[in-house]
Amino acid sequence: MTIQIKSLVAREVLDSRGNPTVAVRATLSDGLSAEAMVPSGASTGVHEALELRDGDPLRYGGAGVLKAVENVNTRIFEALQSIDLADQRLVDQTMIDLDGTENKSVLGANAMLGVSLAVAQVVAKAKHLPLYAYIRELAPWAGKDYRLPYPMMNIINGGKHSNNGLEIQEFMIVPQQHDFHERIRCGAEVFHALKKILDEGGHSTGVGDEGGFAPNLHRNEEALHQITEAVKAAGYILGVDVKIAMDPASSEFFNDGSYTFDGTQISAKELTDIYDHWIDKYSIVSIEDGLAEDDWDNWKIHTEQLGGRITLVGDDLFVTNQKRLQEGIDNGVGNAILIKLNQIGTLTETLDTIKLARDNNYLVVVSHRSGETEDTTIADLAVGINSDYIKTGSLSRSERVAKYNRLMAIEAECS
Ligand code: 2PG
Ligand code: MG
Repeated sequence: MTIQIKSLVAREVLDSRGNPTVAVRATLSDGLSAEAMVPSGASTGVHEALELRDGDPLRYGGAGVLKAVENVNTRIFEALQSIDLADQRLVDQTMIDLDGTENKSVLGANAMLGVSLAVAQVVAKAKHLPLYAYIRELAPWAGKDYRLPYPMMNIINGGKHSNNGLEIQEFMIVPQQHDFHERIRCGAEVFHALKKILDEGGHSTGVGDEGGFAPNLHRNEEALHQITEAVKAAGYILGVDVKIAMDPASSEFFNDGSYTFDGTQISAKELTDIYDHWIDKYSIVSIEDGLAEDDWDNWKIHTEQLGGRITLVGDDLFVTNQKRLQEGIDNGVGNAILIKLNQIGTLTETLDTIKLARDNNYLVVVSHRSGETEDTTIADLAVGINSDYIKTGSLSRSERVAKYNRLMAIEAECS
């Protein structure tokens, strides 16, 4: 049975920061339809696929996405008309060929991803499958059983996601309970304990872009200290019930060969030594982008020093891109990859990158962007490919919590 498109309609909608982004609705001839929305980053890696923005200063300060919308409604729709949508690889390859560039700068990765995901969703409906089960059909190498990921919950925001001056972008807790809904409960209880502690310490309890608190702390380590206290206050044991992960997103504080950390310039080696010292002190299980996106030689040393003890995740480093991941594998750099659909621009390429990671024993962390929407596709992606972790923000703000709620629904369905 072939599945044909009847209409493909893109619109400009808003993301969680109030910036425009692309929504795409795919409709089949029998009337079934599905809509996907595309997220958007702030600490974007320089090697990411291009997010097409209009640059018209009279609309949304230049951030409009009408060109991407137009590309979906005309060129992409025309190209997909004679194609069997059940062949997701063909759908995505058709767009890749139509675009013809390495970084998707003609059609825009935002246009292409909206279509790729809307098509996957509507085909899942046509096959009467939940999205995660359809993704598993596309990724049979993930095995037979469904496994819920460990959440990395970003409860203190710094870096580009707040204006508090902390260089490290994300301080995350990783609850260790067996059941997914218990991991959520633990995370929420620690989040509320942290709010109380910050409040009592005279700090702001306003939240940053990903729903974590954004207090004005003097040093990065203070955030780890506050989280340690919150874990205790919530009745949990750090290192047993809860572990800690960080995303320094260090490309943002790397300049001319050195890193500006706690206000001073330090080398990659000095920064790695700081992380090293924190691993046991704060039960850190994972560090993402501990070094900058093109600091390959130092990344190798960083991996040799820390990689045997913790997960070292490449985000800006690998940008969900097979070629960059392969370079990491060949050079012994990192041992895990962050997966963001919009860094590469299609579902098929994302799955190919995940498979490459799996084949080389790299762990997989499916991730949101700092600019999100109510779209919960990444929850289904995480279960569809049995990812080790999901990173989807704090325990507040509906665009973050929507993913946790979807994962709890999937957990209930699968058990
Ligand atoms: C990151 C992400 C998501 P952004 O660096 O991992 O947390 O941030 O979407 O701003 O790149
Ligand atoms: Mg990151």
